[in-house]
Amino acid sequence: MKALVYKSTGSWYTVKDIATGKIWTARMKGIFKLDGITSTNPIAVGDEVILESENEGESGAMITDILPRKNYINRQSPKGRHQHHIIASNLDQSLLLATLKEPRTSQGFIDRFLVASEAYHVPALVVFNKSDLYKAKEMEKFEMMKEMYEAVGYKVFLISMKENKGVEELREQLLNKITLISGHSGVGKSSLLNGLLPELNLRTQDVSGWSGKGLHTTTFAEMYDLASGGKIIDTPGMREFGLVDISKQELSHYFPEMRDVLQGCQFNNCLHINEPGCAVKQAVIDGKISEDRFVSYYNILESIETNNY
Ligand SMILES: Nc1nc2c(ncn2[C@@H]2O[C@H](COP(=O)(O)OP(=O)(O)O)[C@@H](O)[C@H]2O)c(=O)[nH]1
Ligand SMILES: [Mg+2]
Ligand SMILES: [Zn+2]
Repeated sequence: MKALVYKSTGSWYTVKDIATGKIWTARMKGIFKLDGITSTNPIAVGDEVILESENEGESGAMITDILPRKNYINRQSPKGRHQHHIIASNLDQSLLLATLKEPRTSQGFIDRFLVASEAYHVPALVVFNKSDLYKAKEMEKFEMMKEMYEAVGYKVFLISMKENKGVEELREQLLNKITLISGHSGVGKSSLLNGLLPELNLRTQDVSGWSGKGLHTTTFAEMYDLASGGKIIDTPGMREFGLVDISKQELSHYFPEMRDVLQGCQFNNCLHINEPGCAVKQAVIDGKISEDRFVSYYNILESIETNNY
């Protein structure tokens, strides 16, 4: 039978029979090598797998095969540069939850997320939470960011989980899609998940005091069904998905506004820093590419250099 992986602990998988909706606890049979990559966890949340049950009526089963993935996101394994840890697969979109106050998400952080989403071929959206705390200054900042990101093709939302504002509009965007949710600590990820999945009842965190240790121990990605149709993938242990294996040369291709003009650069290996005849730099000068986005590009480029990818 064909089944969908909802949770992976590395040795056990929670999977759902696509036809009947029955939940199984499954183990993997043998070793899979996929797409020529060595992965420390060959099966990920979001995978479609072939399941064989040993005995009718029992809930334990074997995963005997995995179907081709539409896409996947991974991070480098602590075991080494050439080992990857696949976090989730078959995503329709990725959602970054951000805030402009308590705490403030930096633009650099948002842009790294967007670059990673581009590299993984996953459409991204940015959701700003805690709008109830925004004064004129933050609203102005939000409007600027919304304009900047929408101009390059990303959807931007403004919500308040506290006041339940903007959430309906966001729900529509999640309808019948598989959405990976990420965001750094304190932005209201648990609050959002609780709002979208009332039966879940995740513990939310006091911004001021509590250290966050012990209560919410899960660090594995997990997928949940939305009552209205669609699925959410939560990645509790992950602050940011890494920019695994992006070369300096590729980076500008993951900025849609640069991708659109870089054909015009005089040199085809142009990194858009000091090269003559650079169409990207010219577009920044002409105001067609945002300076702030260019700064993010430059910072990410530098981080690739120091990490020596
Ligand atoms: N003012 C305000 N506080 C919020 C909002 N959403 C969440 N919070 C608070 O922000 C803190 C962190 O929320 P939590 O959901 O635990 O964030 P997480 O660390 O991203 O999971 C908690 O005290 C929440 O009550 C919001 O829309 N407005
Ligand atoms: Mg949380
Ligand atoms: Zn250039």
